[in-house]
Amino acid sequence: MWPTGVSAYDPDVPGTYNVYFQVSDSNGVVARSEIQVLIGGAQPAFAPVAPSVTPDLIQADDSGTFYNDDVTNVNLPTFDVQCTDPGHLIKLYSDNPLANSQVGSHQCGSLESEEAVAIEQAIVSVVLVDGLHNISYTETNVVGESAHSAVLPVIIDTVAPVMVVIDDIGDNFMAITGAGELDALIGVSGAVCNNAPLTADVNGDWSCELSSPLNELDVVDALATDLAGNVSLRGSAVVQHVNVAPSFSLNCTIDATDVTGINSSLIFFPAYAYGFSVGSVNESVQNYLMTIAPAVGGDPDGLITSMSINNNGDLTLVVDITKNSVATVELTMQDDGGTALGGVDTSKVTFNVHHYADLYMDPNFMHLDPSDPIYKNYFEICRQ
Ligand SMILES: [Ca+2]
Ligand SMILES: [Ca+2]
Ligand SMILES: [Ca+2]
Repeated sequence: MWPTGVSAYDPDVPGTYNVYFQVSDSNGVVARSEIQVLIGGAQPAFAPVAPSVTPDLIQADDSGTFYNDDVTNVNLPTFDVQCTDPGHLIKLYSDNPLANSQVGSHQCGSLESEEAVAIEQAIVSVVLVDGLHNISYTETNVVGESAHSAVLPVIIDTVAPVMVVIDDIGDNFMAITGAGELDALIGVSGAVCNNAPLTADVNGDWSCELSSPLNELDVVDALATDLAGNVSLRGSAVVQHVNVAPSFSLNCTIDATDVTGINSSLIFFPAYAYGFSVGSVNESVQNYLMTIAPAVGGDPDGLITSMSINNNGDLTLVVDITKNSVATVELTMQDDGGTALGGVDTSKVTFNVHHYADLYMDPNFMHLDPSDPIYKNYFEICRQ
């Protein structure tokens, strides 16, 4: 005879049942064997329950500006989790690079006391790629069922900000380009910024409000530290004030000539000033104006009637040819950079205009009396 049975079986009640097999011989001797069978139902008592605690990135691995912002450059981070049964397996998941990527597992430890209902566990992930990870975990029960915990968004960032580039240095506004990361902290040396601490905006830009003007050739450098604690290469710049003095040259190698004929009072010299510069390469947008005037006390005889120069350096003088004398004039180039912070916007050069009339014997000029002299006007300018 081979009776079989199940102890206290209620098909509506999931649970653990003892199933036995029994055999008896003709003498009434019974042999029995039992096994335990787990029966799940529509609502099993051990249905998977999502862990009640969200995973937490441990402070020691939450690098950078804040230890609790879950932005870190530690790409093998450890998370604190909870489990409830020593027999359960914890599995750690990320949605990056793929949904439900398992990135760690850990056997749940023992409850610290009989009253304890949860076990704190630390679980180390595998290497996480840079980017946003929505981290969750499951606690797998004895029948292999599990549910995900709530999600912890974590940003892994192992990339340093690009090198800081300093520009617009030298006036009251100093700005940076190229930090390239929102909220990067900017450290400046060589200058004191009233608005420190400085952080980069969404474009990576920042500005430093100088507490005092910088001097020409001062060196300022800066570096960016991102939220995860990565540090950029150090960018450096030399202070060059935005208004370096303009400059030009004079063509003094040739004397001006009387272009309109013997005894004319007008002399014209094209491009007598040349080689105009408004300052440094940073000032290329500046405009300039050339002006000319007698130096103070420089024309005692009233030699020069009028004078002008244009921005191409073309010089026009009208002189009183009855005067044999020298006048000193002043040529000025002024750019529009202003003079703030010790800048220089003007450059002056003085030179002489020399007029004299002299006897001139023209071999082709047929005078009635060839011995009669005539006069010709000579002009020399730029001769000191
Ligand atoms: Ca952090
Ligand atoms: Ca970064
Ligand atoms: Ca200038």
